[in-house]
Amino acid sequence: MTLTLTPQDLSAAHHSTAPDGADPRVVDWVARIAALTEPDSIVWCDGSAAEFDRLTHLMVDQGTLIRLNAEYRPYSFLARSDPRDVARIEERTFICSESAEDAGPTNNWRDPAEMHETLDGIFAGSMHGRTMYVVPFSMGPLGSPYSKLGVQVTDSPYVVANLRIMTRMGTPALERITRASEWLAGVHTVGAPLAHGQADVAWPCNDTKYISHFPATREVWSYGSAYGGNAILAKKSFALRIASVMARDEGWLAEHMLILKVTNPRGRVMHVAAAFPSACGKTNFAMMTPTIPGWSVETIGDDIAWLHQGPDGRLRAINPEAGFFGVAPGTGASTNANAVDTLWGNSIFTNVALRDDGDVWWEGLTDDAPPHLIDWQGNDWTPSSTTPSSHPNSRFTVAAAQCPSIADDWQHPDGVVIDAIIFGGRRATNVPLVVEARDWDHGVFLGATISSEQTAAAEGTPGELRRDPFAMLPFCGYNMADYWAHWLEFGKSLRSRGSVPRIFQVNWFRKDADGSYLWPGFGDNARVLEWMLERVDGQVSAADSPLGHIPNSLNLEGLDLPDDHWDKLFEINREALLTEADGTQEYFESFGDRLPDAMLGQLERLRENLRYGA
Ligand code: OXD
Ligand code: MN
Repeated sequence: MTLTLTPQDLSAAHHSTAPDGADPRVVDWVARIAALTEPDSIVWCDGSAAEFDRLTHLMVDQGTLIRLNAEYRPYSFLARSDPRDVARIEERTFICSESAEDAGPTNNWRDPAEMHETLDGIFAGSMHGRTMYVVPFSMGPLGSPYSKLGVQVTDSPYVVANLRIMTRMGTPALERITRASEWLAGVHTVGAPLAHGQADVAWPCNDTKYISHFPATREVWSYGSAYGGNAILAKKSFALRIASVMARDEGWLAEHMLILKVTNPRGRVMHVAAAFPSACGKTNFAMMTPTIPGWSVETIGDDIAWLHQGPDGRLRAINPEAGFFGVAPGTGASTNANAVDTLWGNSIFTNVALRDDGDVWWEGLTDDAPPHLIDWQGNDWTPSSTTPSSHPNSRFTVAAAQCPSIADDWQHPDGVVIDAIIFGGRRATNVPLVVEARDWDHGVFLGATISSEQTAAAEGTPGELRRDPFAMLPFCGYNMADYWAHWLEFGKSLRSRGSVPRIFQVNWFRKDADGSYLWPGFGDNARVLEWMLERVDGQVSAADSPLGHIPNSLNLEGLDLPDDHWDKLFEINREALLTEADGTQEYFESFGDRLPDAMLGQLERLRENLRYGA
């Protein structure tokens, strides 16, 4: 036993036993995981600023974090991951429901008993030489009737620091777990045990990775990665995959949606929930600065929405998260000034570039790159370098409360009333700028057919469609066809109590023959938002089209939209759309008899409209 205390000893000295009053089920479970993973010490996290400070000091000492220059970026850090641990890995993400049919054809299914056996093997002794942190958290504001509790154990202090920003973490959440409460059990290890005396690396991880979900027992086990989407189990794993199953069982919706609060020039406040696949500019839309006068857009959430039918029958949404884990590249003063301002300090950056003055930079932050940087892999970089300075999936983690456009009531325990739901994809062809669904069921069809043309060869065959229904393809914890059925049922319940939000489909990404975008996007998307919300408010008319209702006109004042662009943005190529409908039929058929009849009915109606209709 040495006499000098290392920072690790010091942090372990805090709360190494369970806090008084902690639910015995949690205490027992932690003891069981500790017996399996054999950490050197256990720390029960209280969520305090002092604890965060201790952890960040520890990580700076260990080389996991670089403290940024406080003059430019106070209380902020840069982490560089292992280059093999930079993104979510869908091939290693498993849904371990009782039967393969319950996971459905879009998920990787594994038998739960077999998976538990595998995990027991690889988790055994996996925390040797490390501290196991016990992190209680609430998804949703503490005390909201719509919030859910969880506990994640992890041997990554980086993950703890991220959880503190992304969730309501610590003692108040633990205190809410009582005998009656349901809670998610999340087990996470980087999978890099240390032999006695073995030096650690800055970003421990393992080439073997498992992100395994057990919906029936509300458990997630994640092995081998510290990348946020694989390791911050509160986010994608809990708030979407497991929560979608809870939502199915309990009659609500857990969705991959941002939430906006919009005030029109007449002072009417409305709220919008919008689903877009990953990498379609969700954070930009969530923090948009409108280019049209009189409209104000505020942020409630940028990634996940939990939707419930409230006591008054109306649809209500909360943002279960407390922070943003956003993609850095492409976030700049001209594309998302609110995000840039949010990041003034108290931020963790992962895999962006380091400036010589101790601040950070990434592609798109400013028009001109600094003359010299250290890139995300720690190498010298200049504007003539052939690789980007920041990884394309580099991230920032920051508290939502710091966002200048955050709405005052973003943490209201009752949530906000949703007036419109938007589904968007990234489509170069075929899909118009905006379409209004004829009714809820048609809206479900639009959500189910969200897709994006693949661009990079890495994504598959360029030009081919990646179908991403409801933007939930990687995040739905059960059979996607059952999920559609659940949406249809949910609509019936809304209808029976008289309040059904309108559903719209948008596409900011339609291209001209020369490959250029037809629509400017960003703040000009407010023009489309205006049309949608004026429809909700009964102020504007629409024209019928085979795809649904489309605008007769939009507010284009102050926008230099070339004359032919309007027609191209709304062009309906019947032949191409009929071919696409054949693809949809094939896709739907892959769900077998789980597919709700209403979906085929919608497809048939679309075909008829395209062949004979308006
Ligand atoms: C995300 C994603 O990180 O959708 O939000 O991949
Ligand atoms: Mn997302």
